[in-house]
Amino acid sequence: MPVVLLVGLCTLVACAGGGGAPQVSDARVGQPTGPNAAMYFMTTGGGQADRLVGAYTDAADSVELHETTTSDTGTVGMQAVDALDLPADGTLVLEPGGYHLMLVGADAVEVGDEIEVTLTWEVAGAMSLDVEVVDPSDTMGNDG
Ligand SMILES: [Cu+2]
Repeated sequence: MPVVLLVGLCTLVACAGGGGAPQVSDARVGQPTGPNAAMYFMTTGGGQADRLVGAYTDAADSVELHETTTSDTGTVGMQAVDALDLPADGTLVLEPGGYHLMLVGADAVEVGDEIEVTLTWEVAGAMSLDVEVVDPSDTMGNDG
């Protein structure tokens, strides 16, 4: 999708209010340590509110939207959520310890692979991304 290719070419200021689809950046998948892999990315709204309602990839059996949770006793777990809100001209960040996409049954995915993941937005529709698979310890990082 052209929108994805343009992410690296324009600043947030230049793109703000440009209308249309959300801008996705810094997408990465951590190599699974079990059957599932977590995917993270940052999204900037394209002038209208949207909601991420689903995703899929051929590299996994299914993809779920998850939120990492910590119980009163400190136990870390996660739960599925129906959708993730992206405010107009705001940001939605999926990062370790927070929201993520759970690639269920992705155990064949390895570091160095590039997999195609399609995000489904309520307003903007389907958006395909080529996402690099990295070591899980590298998923914390960012461009800065
Ligand atoms: Cu999860």
